[in-house]
Amino acid sequence: MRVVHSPRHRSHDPKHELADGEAIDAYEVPERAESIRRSLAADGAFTFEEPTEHGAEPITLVHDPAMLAFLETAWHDWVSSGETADEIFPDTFVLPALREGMGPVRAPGTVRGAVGMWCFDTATPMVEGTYAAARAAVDVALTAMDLALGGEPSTYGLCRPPGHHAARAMFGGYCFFNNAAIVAEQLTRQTGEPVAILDVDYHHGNGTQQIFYGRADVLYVSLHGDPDRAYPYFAGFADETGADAGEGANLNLPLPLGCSNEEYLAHLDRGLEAIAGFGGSTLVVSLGIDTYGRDPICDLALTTEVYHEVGRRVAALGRTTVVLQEGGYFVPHLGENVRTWLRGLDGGGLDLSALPDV
Ligand code: Q9C
Ligand code: ZN
Repeated sequence: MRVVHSPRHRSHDPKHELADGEAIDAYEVPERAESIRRSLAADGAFTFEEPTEHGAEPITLVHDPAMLAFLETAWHDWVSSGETADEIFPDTFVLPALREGMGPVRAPGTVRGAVGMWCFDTATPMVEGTYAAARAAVDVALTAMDLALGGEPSTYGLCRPPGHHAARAMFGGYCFFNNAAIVAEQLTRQTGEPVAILDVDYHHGNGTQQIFYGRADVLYVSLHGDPDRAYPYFAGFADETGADAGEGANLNLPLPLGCSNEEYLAHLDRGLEAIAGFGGSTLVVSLGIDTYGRDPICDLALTTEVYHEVGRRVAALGRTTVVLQEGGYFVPHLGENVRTWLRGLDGGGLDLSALPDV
């Protein structure tokens, strides 16, 4: 399988996120992608290539151009206005109620103020190299798509930072640009066909859902921790089925606390059935491995073997498949879990021999 990877991800190196009133060590760190790269590189079934540049247009077809402009200049503006912190966090969020009944929001003149218009949580700091890394992640995703359109049955984009929490006009959840949504949008344009997205990250992909919620030509199917208990809390409920022309093109499959391999596969089959009944020849997978039983921030109970079976069942759809990396935070096993998933997709055998004993 052809893998697209860029070393530029390393320039997004956040140190902290804010939780329960404290700064804690960041979970979404460069070592995640390095773990995946090492595992795939040690397996002769994978070949690596760097992305080509695709420019800004595929991004602004999905995201508010003003958000792209903010992200592009935020670090420079932060430093040149005399700020000295190494990480940009919002302190004041422009919730709709803040200006309720008082007319439109005016964009603050400082990054410190303006970041509260675009960032929705306290887990997603911008650092000096964030923008370069986020742009490279989009190029990784689009290059993986190009290879698939060129005839590869399945490709993998080692995206970092991830993307599925980024909505049209909002970033957060460790995500800046929605890599999967940008690829799905391009696929609809370049193939003229409908496109399905399967999101298996532990967290609901609120951004991807929002971007395509009113559209009939992109099916979004997500398996995730029930938002009644899990981030992002405000989206991912089973009764969210799409709006207007998109009614019926959104399927949320919330998962219970402690979900086992067997329960997970039963939910997966419901999602795959919906995809099989939807048109088009291409599939985008948002691959999160934070469903793993040992993930430090999630609460399901999956084991490594099940990722092989998930890959196998996705392959059985018979669609051209672009797999893009999202979350997964148990770094010691992240690479092997991704490798196991991709081997399942690609017809390789289950091989647990390299899973570190930690
Ligand atoms: N204190 C992805 O997996 N943290 N993003 C929630 C808990 C944010 C996860 C707050 C989790 C974001 C791509
Ligand atoms: Zn996640």
